Amino acid sequence: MKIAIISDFHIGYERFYEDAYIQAKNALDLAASMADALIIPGDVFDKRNPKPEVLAQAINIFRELKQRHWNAHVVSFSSANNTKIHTNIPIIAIPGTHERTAEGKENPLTLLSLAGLLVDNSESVVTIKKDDECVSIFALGGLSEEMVKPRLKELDPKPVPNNFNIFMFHQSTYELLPFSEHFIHNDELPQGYDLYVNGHIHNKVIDKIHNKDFLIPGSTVLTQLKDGEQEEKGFFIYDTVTKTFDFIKIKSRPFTSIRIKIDSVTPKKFSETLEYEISSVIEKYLPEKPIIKVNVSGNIEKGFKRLDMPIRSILVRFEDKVYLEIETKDLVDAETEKQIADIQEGKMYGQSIKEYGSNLFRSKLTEHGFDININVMELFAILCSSKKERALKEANEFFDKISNPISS
Ligand SMILES: [Mn+2]
Repeated sequence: MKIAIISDFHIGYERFYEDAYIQAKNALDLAASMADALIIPGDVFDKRNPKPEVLAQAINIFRELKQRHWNAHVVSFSSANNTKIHTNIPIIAIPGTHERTAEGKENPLTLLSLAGLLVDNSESVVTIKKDDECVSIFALGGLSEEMVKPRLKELDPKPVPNNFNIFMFHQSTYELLPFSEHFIHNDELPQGYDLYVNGHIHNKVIDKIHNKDFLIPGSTVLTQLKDGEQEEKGFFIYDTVTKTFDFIKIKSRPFTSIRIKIDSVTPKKFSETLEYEISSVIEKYLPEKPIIKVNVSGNIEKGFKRLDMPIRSILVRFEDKVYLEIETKDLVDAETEKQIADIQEGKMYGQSIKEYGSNLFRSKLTEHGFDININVMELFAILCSSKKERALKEANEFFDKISNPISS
């Protein structure tokens, strides 16, 4: 049997809303045309409570997949928590961490299963049959990391004799992300399966667990903008007879992460260097609109601060040509660091923290061309209002009163 392993569509992801939908749809259509069954290890949706229009996108995609002709069918289903399935179409999925709800509460992936558009494989064994061959999948839906080991111990899953067995989950593993002892180690996963499949990680991973293939296809849409996401997106087609697999690339928006080191940075130098580098990347991808992440390092020229760098104007200048993210945390800002150190050491040149703060606020206002005779503390109090709209409205009234004192 040919099994497509395809994951992390994040349908409804707000930043790249259209990409999430179109790339999921195209990838699933292509996978369905190449495989006998689809298995989806989580994060079909970006949120546990997607808006109706996002649910509609997913329903449209899966309804069309259901209408295709499938040679393989689900022939048995047994669940630890007595859930039922409402289709025998071989589209097998689990909710990921993004869809996770409190135990016993419905999540959006369960809704697709209730509607008979796919099979929710959480904590259950699904068997798919094509001709004489049977493939069984045990799956664990996305859980908080510390729950994985106790839950597996409780469920104690076992492969089905004589079938090709797949273990599917949606978690961090310690070998891939060695940050927390809560993350499950590869060798703590149940033994005896022929193939291990995971979601959650957004770049492609090919590895071994208990000496068997361990595959993570990565996401079909960019979300984290990590360096590892620069490689092409896609899915796996695994052949259960030859026990070999291919990675099938899909069309996805190009993403490049660039690092720029600049010494003695001034706002002008910052702007010129970034505009040159960004333009040359854009050129490479024309007519597409790529995603570029720029990481700027180096040190800032004396007399300037990180906040002086014209990031906003660069973003505005390129907004039609590129999705841009500019990171300046590696830019050494001696001036601001000195100010922070002074405050931490209580060196505020004889001023109280209130005076120091109001002088800083006044100098910023002056820099932006505001009248220096305004009551800075009154304006500060207005801006501290918890509601942004209300704060802006009252700040506008404050300025109207100053420019037009008679009418008040
Ligand atoms: Mn994900």
